[in-house]
Amino acid sequence: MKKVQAIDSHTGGEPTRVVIEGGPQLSGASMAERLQCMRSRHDGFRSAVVNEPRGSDIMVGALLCPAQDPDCLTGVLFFNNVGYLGMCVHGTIGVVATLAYLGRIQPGRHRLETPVGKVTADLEESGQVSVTNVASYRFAQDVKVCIGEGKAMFGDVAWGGNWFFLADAPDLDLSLDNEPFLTELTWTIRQALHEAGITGDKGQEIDHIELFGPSRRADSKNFVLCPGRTYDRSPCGTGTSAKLACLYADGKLRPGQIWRQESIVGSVFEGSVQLSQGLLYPRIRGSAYVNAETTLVLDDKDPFCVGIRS
Ligand code: PYC
Repeated sequence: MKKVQAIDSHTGGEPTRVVIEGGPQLSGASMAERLQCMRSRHDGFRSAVVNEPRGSDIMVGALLCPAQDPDCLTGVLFFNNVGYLGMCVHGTIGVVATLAYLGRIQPGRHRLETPVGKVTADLEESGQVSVTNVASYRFAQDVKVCIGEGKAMFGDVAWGGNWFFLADAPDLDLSLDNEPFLTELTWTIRQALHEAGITGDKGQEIDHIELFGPSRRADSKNFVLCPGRTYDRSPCGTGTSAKLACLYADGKLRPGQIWRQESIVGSVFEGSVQLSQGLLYPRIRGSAYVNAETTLVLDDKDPFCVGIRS
């Protein structure tokens, strides 16, 4: 019988379960090496924490690890129902809100290590958190993807800490009532990208799909399909980072200019970009709320101890 202490929160509706005690000891110095260790030796732990019956398909997990760089507060690995994320902005906001809730950090600037690089989180007195993400960029513009029966979608491929395909869809109903259709459409796009061999710049799978439409309360509203066929309840911080990189590349966003991105459930992230040494760094502002303190019990005798679908 193993016990794992976790704190749950949500950021704009998207959950994060932060493991604060009882996680595996990972070998490796860098977060990329530790991710490798987690993936190859402790994947059951990932599934046990986030998957049914203990979790749900939409749960994102965060495992805290000692930071390699003494300037960093912590290292963090993010994972979901099917695998691992490079970076997760809503999850980083959740981690910071969780550490503040536990009294382990105070308002101010904090640095975190992820497998894809270091990020900075500024915690305000109000509880709002601004994450300066890893450098982001558009890799390909106006890419055509055939989705069957003479139908095609056009979109950009961009990196925001994960790989995204971003398509404007001004005529689609981006509402929760239309979620089954949007999930089916974006899943079809993802599979079509895979079949067509359209990838990130080093052949990485594009595992997040974003559709954009008009918003009444922000600059844009999105629907974001995550790798495990679930949709992001938040505006998706890495997805908003990818969007900001595309807007900047199109000359539609100046450094420092605020872009407000609304999610499918109506939550909003504020984004902007800053340039440093020729690279573009998105900054995403949002807030998270702690909603549970949990002791997970992992019982070897439980046939679904590591999840129904691991
Ligand atoms: O906020 O970056 C994000 C994110 C990625 C997947 C779910 N949320």
